[in-house]
Amino acid sequence: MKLKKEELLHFYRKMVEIRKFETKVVELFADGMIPGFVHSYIGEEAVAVGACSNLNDDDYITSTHRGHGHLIAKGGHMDKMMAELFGKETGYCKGKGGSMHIADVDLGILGANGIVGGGFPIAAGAGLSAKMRGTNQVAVCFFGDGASNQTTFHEGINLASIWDLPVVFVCENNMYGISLSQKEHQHIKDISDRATAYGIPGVTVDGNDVIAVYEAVKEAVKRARQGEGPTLIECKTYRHRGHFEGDPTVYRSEEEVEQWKKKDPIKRFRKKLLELGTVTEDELNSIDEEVDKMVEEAVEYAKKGKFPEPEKAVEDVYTDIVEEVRE
Ligand SMILES: Cc1ncc(C[n+]2csc(CCOP(=O)(O)OP(=O)(O)O)c2C)c(N)n1
Ligand SMILES: [Mg+2]
Repeated sequence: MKLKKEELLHFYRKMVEIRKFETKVVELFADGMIPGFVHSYIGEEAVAVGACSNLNDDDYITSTHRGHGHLIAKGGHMDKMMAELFGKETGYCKGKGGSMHIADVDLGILGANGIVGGGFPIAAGAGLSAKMRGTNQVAVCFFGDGASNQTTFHEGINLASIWDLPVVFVCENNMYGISLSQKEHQHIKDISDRATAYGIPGVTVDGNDVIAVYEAVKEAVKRARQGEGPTLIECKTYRHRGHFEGDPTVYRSEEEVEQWKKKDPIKRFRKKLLELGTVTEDELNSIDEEVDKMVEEAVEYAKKGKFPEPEKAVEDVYTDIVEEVRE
């Protein structure tokens, strides 16, 4: 597939946005500026970017507890994300949700999710809604290898399959569910094999190769938009950091981490772009600098915001729509 220079630069920029945002978050968390839990997406950037680069603003995604990369790739605003991580009222959830509850319905981001496997039925529901309304929208459901053992995996994919719903299930197989390696939690090597059980296509791709992810998801999105139903795509990847910030990661070796760092999706893609001669080093460096500035601005925005008033703690628990229905 011949990709245009703008598309290649978009892939690079978005991956760098995620990496630099996450790197800053790790630093701020260590400095005590961010309360709660942080699950870093560093190392997995090619999955979110390759997948979301096929989507329009009105297409849907469901995310996970490791969701910052998905949000940025789908166009989420870094400043409101950072403010939410700081717990400020200028954040996406007015500072009351934190990392695992960020959503932006206007951008089709149906939410990060602290419930492992929580996204499957939501994505199937979004797909059903698009089908019933007769739109051209698709839903992409991101989930991990660990989540592929949840009952919701079966329920969501089975419904999407039997009703030919426009959903793409994108598995981020980073080889671990917390401290449990894939070998210890399931008896298969390729999670895409499970597609057979639902009568849908299943493919495995190199999840550290943004173009491979992009192409696989492109095909799946095309099928979905044509009414041909869902696809299961497994992206083999790796998280560079622990399961959460502060995880001592005693369950994996330094050598393993180093091996995967050699396959860093951003370094690899940068090298490839330069070898192809499509872009110059200066162009890439200026993207890096622009993103540095963007992240700094997001931190400034977060710092400037106020913490929510304690009296507002129980506001926004129910939506206005629920209140209206009650009346
Ligand atoms: C329903 C549910 N069970 C257990 C947990 C605790 N938990 C949080 S993350 C996680 C592992 C998820 O692994 P995976 O799906 O591979 O995602 P990864 O963290 O590797 O991105 C578990 C068991 C949870 N949050 N929700
Ligand atoms: Mg995992």
